[in-house]
Amino acid sequence: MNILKKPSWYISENEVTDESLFDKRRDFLKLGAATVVLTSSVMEKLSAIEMTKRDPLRFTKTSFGKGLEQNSFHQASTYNNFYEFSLKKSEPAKLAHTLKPSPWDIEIKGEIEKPFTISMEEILSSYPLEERVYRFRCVEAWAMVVPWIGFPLSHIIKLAKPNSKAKYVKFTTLFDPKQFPDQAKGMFGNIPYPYVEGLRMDEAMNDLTILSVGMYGKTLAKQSGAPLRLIVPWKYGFKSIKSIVSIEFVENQPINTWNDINPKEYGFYANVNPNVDHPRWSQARERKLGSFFKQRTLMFNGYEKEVAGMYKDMDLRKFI
Ligand SMILES: Nc1nc2c(c(=O)[nH]1)N[C@H]1C(S)=C(S)[C@@H](COP(=O)(O)O)O[C@H]1N2
Ligand SMILES: [Mo]
Repeated sequence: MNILKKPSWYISENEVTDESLFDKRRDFLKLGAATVVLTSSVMEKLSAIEMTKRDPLRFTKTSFGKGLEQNSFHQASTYNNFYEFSLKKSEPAKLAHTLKPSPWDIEIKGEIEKPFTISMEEILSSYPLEERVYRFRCVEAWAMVVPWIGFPLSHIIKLAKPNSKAKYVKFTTLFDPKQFPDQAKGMFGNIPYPYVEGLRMDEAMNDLTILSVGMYGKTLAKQSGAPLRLIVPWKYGFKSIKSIVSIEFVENQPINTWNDINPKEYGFYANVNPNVDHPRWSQARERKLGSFFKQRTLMFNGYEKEVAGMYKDMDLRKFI
């Protein structure tokens, strides 16, 4: 038997793009996979690459983020926070193959004219997609710059026709222990599920707030929250909820998951703010993925002009 321990194309992950490795795998399979035994680390790598097969999307480019240096797809899809899979940032990329982003329906409900369900197909055929390059800042002080593809959340809000009681929008991630291994652990899971997030209505209507269906020219990687996630670029990353199945219009401020877990450390607003430290670390600086040196954190993550007005009467030390 032909035992292949370390194929010549097996090089360290930061030296190649996923696509090129994937093509190599196809060539390799043509050699006759049945005669070959792969080491487990290679298998792991291959399954991770399988998962990042994504469909191309049609979209228009925009001037958002012009001049920013983008992180690579590889960086954005192998360093993830997605607790439904794992606490470890390298794990979602290896585990997310269990998520089935199609078919996928989203419930639109609560204080609106008439509740309804909308499928991903309907969403993709209803709204023109745009690419927006945004800064993304996790509360843990790492950051990245990603070309998201999506459309303003305000489109869905207009479609939903909220009534006068609708003051907040509540988002919920899929609950399905078959697709999310950590949900199968019940009370021994990493966090309580399903993951919930919320925005005030003016924040939800802000033009910067998008529902994202893609990244780097194609549909979202599963580990990035396929098939639909929120992106709120002036807020810490935990607000950008992944794999959304419900959008509910509510009267009272929703209790978002991280606020529920630890209200002293994580608030509802979670606006990026270099002047208000996390109780356990400074927020003044951040490390961009792939950079050795830290950089200054910008007020509202650099989107002050677009969003500061919404908070002008609020004490941002109190409303964390
Ligand atoms: N459902 C769900 N959404 C989530 C999370 C999660 O664990 N589960 N993590 C959040 C956090 S803390 C961050 S920083 C971002 C990470 O997004 P990324 O993996 O695409 O970088 O997703 C957010 N959305
Ligand atoms: Mo985060």
